[in-house]
Amino acid sequence: MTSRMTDTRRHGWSVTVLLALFALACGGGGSDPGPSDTGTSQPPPGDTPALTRTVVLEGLSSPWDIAFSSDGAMFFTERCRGLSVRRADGSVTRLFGTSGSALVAPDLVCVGQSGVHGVALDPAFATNRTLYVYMLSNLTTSPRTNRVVRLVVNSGYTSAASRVDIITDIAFKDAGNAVGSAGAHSGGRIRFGPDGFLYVTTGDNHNPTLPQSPTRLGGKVLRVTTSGAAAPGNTPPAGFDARIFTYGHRNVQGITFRPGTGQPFTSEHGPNHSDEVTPLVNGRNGGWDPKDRPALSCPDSYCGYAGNPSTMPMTDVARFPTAMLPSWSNNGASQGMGPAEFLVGSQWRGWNGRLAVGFMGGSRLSILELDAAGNATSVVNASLPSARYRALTLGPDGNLYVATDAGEIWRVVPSAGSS
Ligand SMILES: [Ca+2]
Repeated sequence: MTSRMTDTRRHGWSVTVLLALFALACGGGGSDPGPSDTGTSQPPPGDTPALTRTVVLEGLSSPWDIAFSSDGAMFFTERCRGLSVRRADGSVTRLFGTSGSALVAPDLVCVGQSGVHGVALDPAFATNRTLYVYMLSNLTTSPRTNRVVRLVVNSGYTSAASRVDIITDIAFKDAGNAVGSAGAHSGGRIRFGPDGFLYVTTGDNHNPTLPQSPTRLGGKVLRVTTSGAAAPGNTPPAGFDARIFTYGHRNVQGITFRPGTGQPFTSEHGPNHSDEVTPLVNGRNGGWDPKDRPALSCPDSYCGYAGNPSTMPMTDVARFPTAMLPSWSNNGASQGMGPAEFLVGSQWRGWNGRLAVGFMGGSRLSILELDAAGNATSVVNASLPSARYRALTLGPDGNLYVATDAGEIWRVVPSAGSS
């Protein structure tokens, strides 16, 4: 392993930290034991990219998601503030959210884990300047709801306007209960798929019946048009809300689309066990059902923390024999799996096509190699600092951008490692 570190200043406010480190190949064992985490293969020497990390922004307030336009403008959300943009010249404008934003959202509320979450740009953003934000609102509804709002940004990236709330009825945990505080498990990642439709991840709100509810939008992955209508081709079971793409989820924190196939893969928090990566199949059940488990003690009827991988599985194939199986799970202990992003491009060398997954409690970025079916065959941990990895987005420059709960956004640049 070789390493060097250099500090410089950019734009007068950002600190550049250069870490030219070989990624450590930590193997599939280590801290994540489990039957689907058993690979130990390692790219050949020189095929693993060296990673250079630059702090692009710092001092942010709980940054939650990142999205880029093709000209290099970087949009980012802060959970209790709203949406901002960093233009290619490094200047930053607060576009939408609390007081001080170009467009104020007086209904924006920030409760526990909830507030402003995902951001996604319209596939035609270059011409229609439209983007989408997932946020908690107290507007006109009781109880409050998570919703997806559509905005139009001006050509200079200085203002936002034309707000339309395209989904208004995503379940929110409005009050605390015996298993946790208000605002828990809101999901909130939003991404356009290669099919041009918007995928929206939601959470179970510590509500025992939400994940398997056919009509309520908690514990789901939704697939909708840019107007929020059910996307054509969704195939949930009869009687389900037509916006539902998959159901039976706990708290989906990441969604990304596999290069080549376009299949969506999710990353999902486990309870005290079993974070999961799952290749999604249209209309199918993720197998999370934290209700009606008489053998367990379930405070406020929520069994989600009561059991173990056998008695309260993240994917209950006994109840749901056709449930989607995870392609990777750290069965031994949940480590707060957060975002997921496929790495794409030859600049990623041996990691091209692999799945990057961030952990919050686990404080690391893991790189999963997948076989043709999507099952993980090896896992290595990137040589990057310990942090709560909240967001991962591949930029138009081919580099990986990371938001951490400590308030930073990093640029991670791959390059050839020394041999
Ligand atoms: Ca599952």
